[in-house]
Amino acid sequence: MPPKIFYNEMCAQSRAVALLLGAADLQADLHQVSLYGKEQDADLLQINPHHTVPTLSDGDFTLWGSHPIVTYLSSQTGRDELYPKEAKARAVVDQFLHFDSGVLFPRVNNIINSIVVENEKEISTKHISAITESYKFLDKFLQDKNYLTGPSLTVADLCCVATVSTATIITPISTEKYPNLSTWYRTCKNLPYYEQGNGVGLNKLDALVELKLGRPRTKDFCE
Ligand SMILES: N[C@@H](CCC(=O)N[C@@H](CS)C(=O)NCC(=O)O)C(=O)O
Repeated sequence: MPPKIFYNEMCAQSRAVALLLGAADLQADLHQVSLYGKEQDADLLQINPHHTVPTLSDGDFTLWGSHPIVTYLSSQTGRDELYPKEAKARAVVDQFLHFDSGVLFPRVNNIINSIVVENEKEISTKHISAITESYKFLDKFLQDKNYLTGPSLTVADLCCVATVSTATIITPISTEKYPNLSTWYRTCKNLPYYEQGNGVGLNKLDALVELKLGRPRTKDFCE
């Protein structure tokens, strides 16, 4: 039986797992959980008191957090190219997973929550600068590389592109300022499983943000 994944397609971290399912050609039973102030899912609460998506449930095994879930699924299915076994290569992938978890995601999630949950109508310059600073970092990381960790795609790219694409709802990526990041983003968007894994949920979040702000966003290319 395929594992059950508690999931919400508007959540970047859930979309990272959906991208991994596409990349590794895996099946899962995706169970939609309401987010953003709606009632909590009793089944999810029972296995994850933190009530976060994504959470994986496979028989009596439970795992929450997108980063452990993508590395677990890659290792379990023997997809070493997505999550290498060799110590240095694996450490570099882990480095970017922690960058996503500790830097990118909190910056993006703060803004999305302020709009969607707290009904803020303006996005502060401070918040936008945090996003563009992240774009700067990523552009440097991607210098002379096709993917974040080298010449081939890993789970680091899948996790980071789910978050970066969410950031573009707030601030698009300027091709002139961040050419390496723009090229990488385009490459990721061309993956055959990208639209189903990330694009559809991203568009729904984009529409929700626009609705919450009560106006079409001026997608400024901020400094
Ligand atoms: N570090 C976690 C973050 C997960 C997370 O914060 N998910 C949010 C949605 S994007 C969530 O489940 N919020 C619902 C809640 O807290 O009840 C991961 O990578 O999975």
